[in-house]
Amino acid sequence: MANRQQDGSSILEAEKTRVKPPPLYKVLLLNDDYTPMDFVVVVLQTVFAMGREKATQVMLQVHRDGVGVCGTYTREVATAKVGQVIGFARKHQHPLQCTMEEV
Ligand code: TYC
Repeated sequence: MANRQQDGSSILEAEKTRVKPPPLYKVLLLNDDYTPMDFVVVVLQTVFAMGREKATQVMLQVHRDGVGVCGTYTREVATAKVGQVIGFARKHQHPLQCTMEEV
């Protein structure tokens, strides 16, 4: 192959093996009948850095539709955020559930 490098690879191979962007994951919040609305708004503000208005919109969407997207992140960040939401909810004895799914 043309343009062979000293290590035996080629510029074309280097193009082929260039790192792909990491897969992204949506973090989803699930509705339930018991978690107070105000608590969900605080979770969205603290874990997902939403302003109060945006957090209220997302909370109401989840309340209405059963599920809503909090944000899209790499796997590590999404996993951490799901853990923060569930940990915070457990600490306050609320059944709030959060999950993630590949985009
Ligand atoms: N449905 C809850 C209520 O009526 C509010 C709520 C909203 C709970 C969003 C969870 O992810 C949720 N208190």
